[in-house]
Amino acid sequence: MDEQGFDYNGVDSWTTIILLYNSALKEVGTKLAILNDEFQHVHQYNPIEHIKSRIKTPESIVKKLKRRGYESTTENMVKYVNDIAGIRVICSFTSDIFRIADMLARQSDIRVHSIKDYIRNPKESGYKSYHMIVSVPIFLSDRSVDTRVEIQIRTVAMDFWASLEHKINYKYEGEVPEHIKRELSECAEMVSDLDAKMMSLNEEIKEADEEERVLSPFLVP
Ligand code: 0O2
Repeated sequence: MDEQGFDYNGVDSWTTIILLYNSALKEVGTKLAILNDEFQHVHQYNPIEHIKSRIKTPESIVKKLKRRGYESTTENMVKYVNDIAGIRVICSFTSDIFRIADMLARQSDIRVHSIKDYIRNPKESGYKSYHMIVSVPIFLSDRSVDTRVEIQIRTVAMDFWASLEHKINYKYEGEVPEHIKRELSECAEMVSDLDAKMMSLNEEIKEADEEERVLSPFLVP
């Protein structure tokens, strides 16, 4: 058994491992849903638009291992593929992304392994998203297994861009024509501008609401 609690030769067949990853998706999904509900309760506002989760396909896992020069074994898959369980959180505003990430990271049973902030440091292509690799303990009948989940947090606009760029990359098998790359890069800038404008509009509305709330006791009905 390794330090994560995985037993590659005994009980942990492929199906047990997939059960663990599915359970980890449920755990993290519930944590996010609770944070969203609490936000609604306290601030009358939902920071999360929606959540998508998936288990990486076996073909995709094998491809990733091959690309990194590892043999396709269960042990290598658990050790080197961090995004077998993936959850994508789509937020309304950029500020929500950091708020959600921070609230998750502070939970006592969550261990943050790595963070890639492609929002403050976008990829050359223009890709923006906040990535966290975390692990959560999954309690089985006889042991607990720390199981990794990749969490991608981004705005609706960032997600729209990433989905199209992914589709284009898939179609051209990575050999995307220069003019399409250029246009994608221009779209990425528009996405950033849109996100910034939407966030400042939202801030303005919040400030106006707050002023109204403070002044309301003094207003003559
Ligand atoms: P798929 O098919 O979407 O699952 P690590 O996980 O840290 O060991 P990795 O996988 O290079 O190493 O990490 P990174 O950079 O955090 O990327 C993980 C995932 O983010 C990718 O998974 C994509 O889903 C997404 N991603 C990263 N860069 C881009 C990009 O330029 N464009 C788009 N559209 N998505 C991106 P996979 O396994 O590569 O692909």
